[in-house]
Amino acid sequence: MRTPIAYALLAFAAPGLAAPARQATTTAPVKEAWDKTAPRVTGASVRLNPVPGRPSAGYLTINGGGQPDRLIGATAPGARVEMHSSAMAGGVMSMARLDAVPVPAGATVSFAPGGNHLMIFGLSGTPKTLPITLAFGSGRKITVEARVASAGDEHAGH
Ligand SMILES: [Cu+2]
Repeated sequence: MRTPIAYALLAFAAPGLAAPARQATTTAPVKEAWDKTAPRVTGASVRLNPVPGRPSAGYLTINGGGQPDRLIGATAPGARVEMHSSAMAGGVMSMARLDAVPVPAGATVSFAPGGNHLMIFGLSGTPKTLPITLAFGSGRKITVEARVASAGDEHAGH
């Protein structure tokens, strides 16, 4: 029996997703190097939906760079990619579309089953890998080659 999925298309969702900002606790003058370290993206994978025509889920981990940034979009060739959050409420799994996901400096931002994820629509065939390009508010773009897991491993999609 499939759990009904409530699609909540919110313009801007889940403020709780933002990692708490680090507060400066010292008044001493701090000379910080202007750290331009880029965010890193690892562990990208796509879990194909076993049901044809249904969206697949994408997962990855972003390690924030030296400056705070925001993930503002994701794209993949031949597919449409959305950023979603998911949450259990009253026994029902619901998803909300995210316009942006904060990536604080040095923080780990996970897209993982049960939480934030990429929703990949219109993916055809069963490619072994899928290049996913992440766009950041800073203008930076990072493309990662996501490993595609076939349907049947665990819970594909939703
Ligand atoms: Cu979703």
